[in-house]
Amino acid sequence: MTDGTNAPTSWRLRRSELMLDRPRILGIVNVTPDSFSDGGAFLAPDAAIAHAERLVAEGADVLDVGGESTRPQGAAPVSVDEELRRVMPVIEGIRSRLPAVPVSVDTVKATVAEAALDAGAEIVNDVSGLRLDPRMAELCAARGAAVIIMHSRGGVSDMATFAHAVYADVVSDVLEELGAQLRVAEQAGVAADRIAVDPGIGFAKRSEQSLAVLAALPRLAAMGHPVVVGVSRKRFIGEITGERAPHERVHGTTGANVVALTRGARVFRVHDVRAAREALDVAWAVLQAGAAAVEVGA
Ligand code: HH2
Repeated sequence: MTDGTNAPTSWRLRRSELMLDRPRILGIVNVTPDSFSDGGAFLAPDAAIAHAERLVAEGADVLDVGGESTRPQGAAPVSVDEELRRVMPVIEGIRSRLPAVPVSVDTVKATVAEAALDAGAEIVNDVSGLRLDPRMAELCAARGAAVIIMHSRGGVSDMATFAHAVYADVVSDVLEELGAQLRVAEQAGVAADRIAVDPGIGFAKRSEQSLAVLAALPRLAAMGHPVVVGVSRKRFIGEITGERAPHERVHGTTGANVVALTRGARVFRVHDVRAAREALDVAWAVLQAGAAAVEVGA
């Protein structure tokens, strides 16, 4: 569904619909020993499930469970078996403890996505944008999964480095490459209203390139799909604020999220849910009041 401006008013998930009449928050549940900001903190399933419950209590709308890091220092790829061993007990635990909360699985592997969908996940968050596993697009289509197509280049071990960060024009190139992956999804039969797009902040992008794509989000939003952004605690924020410790980057994250909201993003992937919930709800209320004032004045 879209409103008059081509902006989707909802995102169709596998079983439910996420209304986009307010900012939506994807709470991050990293079940990894090596994630750049919270690696190892929630490796035990019970700790990860308790963390997920906390994120929902703080206002997360969706839980994004991932078992393979793409850390900027270069990540060690994880086997299918190991990734399944990490994420499945957590997805199953969340489904039984928080049955009303949609779950997204952050994976580039169709086998992992399939097991997660079997266990009740509704969204496949593929940071390779359906590039790395030739089975992924078909699987998502066959299962009616919602999909986040994120922009990146390279493989798991180098996609969050600068190895592929050479662009003729970063914004145009990102839009073109995302457009190509949207066609892959649609040709495989993924329904257009199940697809969200994400510019892949920090993925094959230096800080100035991440800033350029954030500034140009209206062009991404004009593709007509919900826009997801993942700025949380990322390196470009540390470079601007001087905060070296990722968990100290919450205020910088808030600044980036609020601007992304004003430029068309509607779904925000964050570690610090409470800060994002409060900041985005207040920013949204002001934007809505502004829209009403324009209507009154018209
Ligand atoms: N960023 C990361 C992982 N998954 N998914 C989407 N859709 N968008 C993003 O920007 C994104 C993502 C990287 O962050 P994180 O999970 O915190 O770290 P790590 O890759 O080290 O696990």
